[in-house]
Amino acid sequence: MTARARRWLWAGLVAVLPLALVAGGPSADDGGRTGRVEATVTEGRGSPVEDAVVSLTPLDGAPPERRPAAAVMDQQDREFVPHVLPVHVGTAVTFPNRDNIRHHVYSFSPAKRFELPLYIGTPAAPVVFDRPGVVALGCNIHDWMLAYIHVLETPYFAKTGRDGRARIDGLLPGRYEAQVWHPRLRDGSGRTARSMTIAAGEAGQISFAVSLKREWRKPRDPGRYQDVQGG
Ligand SMILES: [Cu+2]
Repeated sequence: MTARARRWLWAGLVAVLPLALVAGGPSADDGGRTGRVEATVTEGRGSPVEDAVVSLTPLDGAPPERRPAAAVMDQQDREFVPHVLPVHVGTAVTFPNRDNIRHHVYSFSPAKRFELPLYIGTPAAPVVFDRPGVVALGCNIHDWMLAYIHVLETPYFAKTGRDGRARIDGLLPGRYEAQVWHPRLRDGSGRTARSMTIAAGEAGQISFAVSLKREWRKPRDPGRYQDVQGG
């Protein structure tokens, strides 16, 4: 190995190391006082469901207070990212526009009616989602842009990845109602709520088999909108 190659290798290691330490670093060490839930969401013959929100609501008393959190709903390449964003009630969400054209974000959902008129960059004030419910987002300029902010009363929630799995940590022992939600959930889609008991230091398992409506979105047609965007 040449000296130059060694330098590169060393530089690469130095760059990677801090990430590895963070990834493998200590998780919240609570001495085994809390438990966790590993959830699986599937449809049909067991296909994993992505973007499902699994939440746990304590049945014995109110959920603990948590300080208001912040979250981000990006706009990239004329799409909202992520498609589904679960947040705790009271969360302030910023809507940065990472495209070099303007977007006009709005929602007519009862849980949060708002509008961010045509803008580029990040609007100065975030939008606070102060009522539980599902907020469907759209863009006045790009009809196909669609995303959901699921505002939850409980701080215990997670979203499934492509593998249909989600994990919720830091649960105090007790009884909970586990719920699943997905933007395309079909009415009367199996059991979407179930009670479960969490034990300290243990991983509870829960699985939901749901039925989803077919994916349908307005066709993406950038050409048609070029004149309207106006830079
Ligand atoms: Cu747009």
